[in-house]
Amino acid sequence: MLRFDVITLFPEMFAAVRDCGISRRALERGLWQLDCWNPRDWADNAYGSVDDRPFGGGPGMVMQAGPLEAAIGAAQVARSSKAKVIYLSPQGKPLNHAKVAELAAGEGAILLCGRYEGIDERVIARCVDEEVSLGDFVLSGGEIAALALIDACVRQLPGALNDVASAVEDSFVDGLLDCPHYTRPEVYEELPVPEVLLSGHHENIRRWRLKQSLLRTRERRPELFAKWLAQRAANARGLSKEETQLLREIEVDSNTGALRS
Ligand code: 9D3
Repeated sequence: MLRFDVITLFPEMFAAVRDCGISRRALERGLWQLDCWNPRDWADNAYGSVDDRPFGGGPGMVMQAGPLEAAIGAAQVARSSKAKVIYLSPQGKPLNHAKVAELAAGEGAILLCGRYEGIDERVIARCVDEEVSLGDFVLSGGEIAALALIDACVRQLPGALNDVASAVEDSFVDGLLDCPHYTRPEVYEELPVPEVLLSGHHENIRRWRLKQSLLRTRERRPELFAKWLAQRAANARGLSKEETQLLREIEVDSNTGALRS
């Protein structure tokens, strides 16, 4: 079963996935397991401090190896087989759907969350199998990154979503951004819902949505679009007739300024 053991100074933060939404329901259904381990419980001093000043000087504090390794050890003992240790860190590889799918299909991992300037490098050398980042921006610690990773994995579990179709149709799974969505009212602040969506013509609707996905991906995420194109070209059948047609339409639209206002 999917299981996450989180090493964190702020176990309260994990109420976010324990007590809310899809991850809560999946937990209630027994589809995954979550345990937190606080390095403070293994502090080697009366104050319960687990950080110290960096050798070599400089600002901030560094998490000490001892309490972190003791917490990781306790988590390993609590699990039936040796788990992978993932350190959430700005130096890690950016998280993506491939990594999420790989984790969700396995037994989970021990997630190591740093605070302050980071953790003693020797813990990384001795215990860490993989470093994962959320992207190039600064968080205050690894917890929010761990929460994102957990949420992303749990929603991939069979039975976690009410609508089975949703997980496979999710953005990035097929390599394109999602299309726009609308609900009632039909006109909101003078903005109408695109006519095709009210037509009941399912084939036209599907085609419109695919075109919107292609348009948005090309516009907002050119690198993702290039990847999608290359992947389609490498595919034995290549681009479908419909995809070719839609890409031609998009090309024409952009040259004639059809979508500019
Ligand atoms: C502002 C301090 N930084 C330069 C001196 C270093 C730094 C240390 C610790 C920057 C961030 C952090 C805490 N971040 C994480 O633990 C973290 C993170 C992130 O900041 N961004 C994206 N992904 C992640 S995963 C873990």
